[in-house]
Amino acid sequence: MAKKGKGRGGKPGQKVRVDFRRNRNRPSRTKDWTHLHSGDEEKADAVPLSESVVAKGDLSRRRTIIESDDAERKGDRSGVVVAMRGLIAEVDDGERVWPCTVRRVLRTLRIAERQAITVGDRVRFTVEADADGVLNEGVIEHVEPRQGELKRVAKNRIHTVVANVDQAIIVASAGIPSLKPHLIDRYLVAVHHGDITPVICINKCDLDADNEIPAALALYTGLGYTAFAASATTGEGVDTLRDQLHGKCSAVAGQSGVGKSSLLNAVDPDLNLRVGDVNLENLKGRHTTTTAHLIKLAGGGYVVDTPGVRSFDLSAVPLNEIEAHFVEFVPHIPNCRFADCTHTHEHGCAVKSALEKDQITEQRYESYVRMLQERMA
Ligand SMILES: Nc1nc2c(ncn2[C@@H]2O[C@H](COP(=O)(O)OP(=O)(O)OP(=O)(O)O)[C@@H](O)[C@H]2O)c(=O)[nH]1
Ligand SMILES: [Mg+2]
Ligand SMILES: [Zn+2]
Repeated sequence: MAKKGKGRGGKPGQKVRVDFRRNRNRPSRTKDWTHLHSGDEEKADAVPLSESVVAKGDLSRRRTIIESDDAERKGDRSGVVVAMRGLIAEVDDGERVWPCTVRRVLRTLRIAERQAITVGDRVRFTVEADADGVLNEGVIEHVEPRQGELKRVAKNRIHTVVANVDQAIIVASAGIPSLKPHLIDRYLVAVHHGDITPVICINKCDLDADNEIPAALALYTGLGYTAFAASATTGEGVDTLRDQLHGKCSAVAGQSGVGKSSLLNAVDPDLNLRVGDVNLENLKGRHTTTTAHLIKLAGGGYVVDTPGVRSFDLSAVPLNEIEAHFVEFVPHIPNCRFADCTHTHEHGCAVKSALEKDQITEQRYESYVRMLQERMA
C-alpha cells in the first residue's frame, strides 16, 4: 500500500491523501492527553496503551463479510470464545470448553488484527479425534460477524479486547482512584459510538468522604443513564449490579484499581477473580487483570472483566460525531446558527445558550470541549 501511495503522489510537494489518512488514524492520543490535561492524574502515564469502543464495522467489516459467505458449510459445532491462551482459543459450546486452534485461512484473513479471534467471538468449529479416538481439541473454521467491540490500540495496531457485548458497565470510584467525571464522559462517548448501552457504576461508596457520589449520580441519571453507587466492600449496590448483568453480555470497563474485579467477585463469590491493591504513591491501580475473559454468571448472562487501561482513546470516534454523544446537547444542536457549529466560539450557538440557562452543566460542557480540543490537536 505504501508503495502505491508514493507512486500516485510522485511529484514533489504534492499532497498524498493516503499518508494524511494514515496520520489521522494513528493514535496520537498519549501525547495530546499529556499536553491538555496537565495536572490530571492520568498525565504521568506514558504507556502507549489505550482503549476504545469501535462501532460494528469499522475495521473488521470487510473481513467479516468475507467470512460470513461460507457460514453454513464450515464447522459443525458452535460456541463462544471465553478466553485466549496465546493462539489457542477456549470455546464454550454450552456443555464444555474446548481448546481450539484457528484454521490458518482465517488467521490470514484477519492478518491486520493482532489476533484472528478474540474473547466474545461466536465461532463454528470442528472437533477431530486423536489417535486413540479421544475428542479433546477443536479447529475454528468460521467467525460470526461482530456486533459491538471493545478495542484497544497498542503499538499502532488495533486489538479487539472483546467482541459482541450488549452493554458496558462503566466503573468509576470514589476515594482512590478519585472520582473523575471527565473519564466517565469519555467512556460514554466511546461506548455510544460502539452502539453499546452504557451503565454507570460508582464503586467504593464506603470511601466517599467528600460526599461526591450523590451529585455525580444525579447528573447522569438526570441525563437518562442508569447510574448507581456500589461498594464491593460493604455490598451496597451489588444486587443492583447483579440485576443489571442478568441475561446480558456485558463488558466491565474502567480505570485500573476502581474495583471492577472486586465488584464481580461480590456479584458472584465463586468467580474468585484476582484483585490488586492500589499503589499508594501514585494512587493508581496496578493493572491486576491483564487479559479479558468471558465469565458465565451463575444467574444467567456473561460478563467480561477487562484490564483497566491507563488512557482512554477516542481516536475511533469521528470529530464531528462527539457532540451527538452528549445526549443533552442533541435537542439544541439544530438551533445553532451555523450548521457546522462546534459549540465553542461561534455566535448564535444554541448549545452555549443552553449552558447559560443551566440546561447543560459546566462540567459536561467542559468535558465536551476537552475532548474536542484533544481530537483537533
Ligand atoms: N474501600 C473499598 N475498596 C475497594 C472496593 N472495591 C475494590 N476495592 C479495592 O480496590 C483495589 C483494586 O480492586 P480491583 O478489583 O483489583 O480493581 P480493578 O478495577 O479490577 O483493577 P485492574 O484489574 O487493575 O483493572 C483492591 O485493593 C480492592 O480491595 C470498595 O468498594 N471499597
Ligand atoms: Mg481487575
Ligand atoms: Zn453550537
